[in-house]
Amino acid sequence: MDQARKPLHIVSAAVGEGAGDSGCKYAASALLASGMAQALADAGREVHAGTAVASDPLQASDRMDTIARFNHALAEAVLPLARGGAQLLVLGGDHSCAIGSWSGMAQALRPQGPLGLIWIDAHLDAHTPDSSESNAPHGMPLAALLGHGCAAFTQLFGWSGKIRPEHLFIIGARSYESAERILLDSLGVRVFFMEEVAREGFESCFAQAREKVGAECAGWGVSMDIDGLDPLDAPATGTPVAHGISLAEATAALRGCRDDPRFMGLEIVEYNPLHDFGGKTARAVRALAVAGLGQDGPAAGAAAATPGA
Ligand SMILES: [Mn+2]
Repeated sequence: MDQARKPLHIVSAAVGEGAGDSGCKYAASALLASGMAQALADAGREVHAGTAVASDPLQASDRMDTIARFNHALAEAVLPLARGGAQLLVLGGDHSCAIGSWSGMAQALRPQGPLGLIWIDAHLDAHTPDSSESNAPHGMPLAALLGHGCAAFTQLFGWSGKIRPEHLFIIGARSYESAERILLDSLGVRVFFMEEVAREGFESCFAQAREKVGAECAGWGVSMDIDGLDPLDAPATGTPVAHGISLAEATAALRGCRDDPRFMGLEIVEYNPLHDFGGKTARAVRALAVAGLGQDGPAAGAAAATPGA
């Protein structure tokens, strides 16, 4: 099947309460307003951008409940799209939205087999409510997807362990707390820390991860925290960390994901439009989306490389 003919659904995940700076709640609307859907249509995709889920603190008892309710709604929105065979672009949102995105995809894939996940991030996002000093939910989604933490995050659709440790690959980590590393080490999760990425190249690390998930999983996806990128290329994010992955390397590695029949989608999170003066980071996010989900060839390459395009 020609993967480019699969419908591409953009899912707006408007949540910011999981982060210290909640401006990323407005990321999806800012990205759509600045031409995300058109860029993907220009890159040859049939784009549907009508699915939107927003957090609502007024309906919740506290911050954790806000995030839990939001992620249940997001997972329910993702499930039928993934089940229907569409590819997805989830636009966060703070990274806590990964709980809903990947729980929905794991549930859709469950009859066929396990879900693989490549997680690109400056952080490990593997706190539980017990280990986190900040108590910020955007530091918890990986622990939750692995089945650790509060039941409201781990038990979506009535089961936990949406991602098995051997099917998770973290790339670009360079800022984390020991409790997170201890949890991930105890589970045997493969982490490509930034020293290794700098030494071996991001494309090589990504290719290794992709080969594993491609061989062992019924489907797979990419969760891209833009703080995994170098802040020089993507400055508008809540918790930037110096010396990250270059945008050029990231787009080169993502190119062609779309053509893998097991590729379920791309999630891009932690973009904060309130800090994006001049729109540089919006262009970076668009380049990532077009690289991973747009058509191969000169058109996509040109769109990714042209500033202001
Ligand atoms: Mn993250």
